[in-house]
Amino acid sequence: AQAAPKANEVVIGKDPRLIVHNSKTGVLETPLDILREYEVTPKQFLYIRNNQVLEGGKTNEPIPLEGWPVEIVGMVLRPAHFDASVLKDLPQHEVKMVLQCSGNGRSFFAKYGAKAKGTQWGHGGMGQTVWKGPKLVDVLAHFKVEPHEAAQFLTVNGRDLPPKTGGRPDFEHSLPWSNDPETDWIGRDVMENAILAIEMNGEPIPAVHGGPVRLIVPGYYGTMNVKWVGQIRFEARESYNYNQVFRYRVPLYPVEPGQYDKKKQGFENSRPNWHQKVKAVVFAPLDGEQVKAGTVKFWGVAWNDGVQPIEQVLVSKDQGKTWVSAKITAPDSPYAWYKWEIYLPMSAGEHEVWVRAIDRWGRAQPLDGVVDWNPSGYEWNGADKIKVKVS
Ligand code: MSS
Repeated sequence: AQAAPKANEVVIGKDPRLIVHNSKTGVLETPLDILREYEVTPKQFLYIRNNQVLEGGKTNEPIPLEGWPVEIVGMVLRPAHFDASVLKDLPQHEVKMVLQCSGNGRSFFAKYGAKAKGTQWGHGGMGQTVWKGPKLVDVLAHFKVEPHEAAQFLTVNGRDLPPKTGGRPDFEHSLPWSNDPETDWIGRDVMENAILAIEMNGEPIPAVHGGPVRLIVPGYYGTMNVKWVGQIRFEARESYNYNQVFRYRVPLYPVEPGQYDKKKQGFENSRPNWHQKVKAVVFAPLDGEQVKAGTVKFWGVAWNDGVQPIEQVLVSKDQGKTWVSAKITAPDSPYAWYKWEIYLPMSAGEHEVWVRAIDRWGRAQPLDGVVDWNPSGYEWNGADKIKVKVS
């Protein structure tokens, strides 16, 4: 049998220590002991999730802006067709944010007794990233596009190739679009914050991460950040695209693990993986790690959709009977991860330590890791529970 390919053989420029989940399209996970070393995840370590592949795109090398066509069409007064090189001449906007796959943490559904199908991500389907490019609203204004007020969704199509088998349509996603300043904060945040990024971490975007043009919507799950943008459509409805309806959604109401028919999923009984749920992850000690008795430093990161600040990261040594507050340090961007740390006295023996974050709206991580089970295992955000061996 052939040895499984290493990450650097799957995608040019990636570190061989990344975990390979799929070598055909390129699905790579960042181990936590690498992720925790950097405030911004360097491109050789950043996770990858490709549903399908852009031809020649499995590399960290960039693709030139010149010669990359983009169109803005649909319910607009003046459709625009332009070369991506104009994007660098518009006012630039930079945002630091957590990029996280909505499937990140899917393996924990299995760990807590209710497996969900799909790539069995640990915690490393995420990274901290910095994106730069013009705001979408500025691009619209530049070309005098003017979306109709009845256009409530923005559908963005990537130029990657659909898989040859199965007849599935190309990759695209719909995002909410609203300019109602009073009520509709979902949709308004897309209008206010979406950028057509042309840089990642201070360089032209690596091909594998969606260069030369990527839609970036801070606070939204990774999948909504469509790579290789070729078309942007304004429409009154969400797209019927396979990736918008049958994938990347969760049921609106709690479902019994294993008791939900995904084929009956539609717009009325489910919602897309838009806003990231509140989440804290322990970076040290790592699950199963051995530490010395005495005062032990626990630390990690926490984040949410950036709509409200993280207010507390709580830590428990006794299965949630009592909790203590960790010290949290807010980042300079609401969409970046917060750092938290706490020193706990630890006696010899095996201990389980639980961590959960809570934001200003009281949105908190569930203690039961399967309570939000859904057939595709999206949006896992259970309290992080790690085992430490103290000697
Ligand atoms: N885009 C496109 N075009 N295609 C594909 O496939 N994927 C998704 C996003 N975008 C895709 C896109 C996903 S799904 C994710 S996560 C992301 O991306 C990732 O990113 P990176 O850069 O890391 O690779 Mo899950 O939710």
